[in-house]
Amino acid sequence: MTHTLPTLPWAIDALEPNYLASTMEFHYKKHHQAYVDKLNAALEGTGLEDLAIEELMTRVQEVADGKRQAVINNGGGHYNHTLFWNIMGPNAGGEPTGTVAEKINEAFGSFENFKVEFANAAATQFGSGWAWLTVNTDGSLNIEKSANQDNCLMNSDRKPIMVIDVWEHAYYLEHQNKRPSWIETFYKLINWSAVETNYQNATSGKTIIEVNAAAAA
Ligand code: MN3
Repeated sequence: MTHTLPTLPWAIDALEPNYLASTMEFHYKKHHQAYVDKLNAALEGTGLEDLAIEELMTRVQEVADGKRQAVINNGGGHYNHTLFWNIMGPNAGGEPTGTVAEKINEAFGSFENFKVEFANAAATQFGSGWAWLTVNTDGSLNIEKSANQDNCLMNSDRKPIMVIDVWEHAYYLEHQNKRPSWIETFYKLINWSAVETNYQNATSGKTIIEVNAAAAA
């Protein structure tokens, strides 16, 4: 199987004015494509070439020493961006409903408090990385952050259902160095219906996000 750039769930300019097509042009077509290409190269000879990306994330520790970090960096880059596109959308934002809304209230007291804590995690991730909403095996939620392209599938039994990219390339054209401004805007872009689907998949043992990939030749 060759990993490929996933199809976006919306048109490349669909998130304007909150997320510019000019940012998407390089974030998706250049940055994300580069992770896909480097992942395919890094996987050669590892024996893990046939795994779908989500399963690969849970098995990165099996990669031999010389190639493991490249698979972590580029596989994480591919997976994390795919989830990021998945949980944003046009005409989105607002508040979660359904089980995710209940679980957010259980874990963080209220949606307003969740927003404060999530924004704090995203703002305090030092350097490049991500902030996440993740699910424990008992269905409860966590806010966490990770450096570089790491994610919780690589080193835990938690599962990611929502994420913000806080690498500067994710927001520099619109917000320059003002990461808190990007985080505030991101709340207008979260597709909570997609997050609910991810929660239901994550808690029922299904693949969290379906990622298109070329069939084996
Ligand atoms: Mn990025």
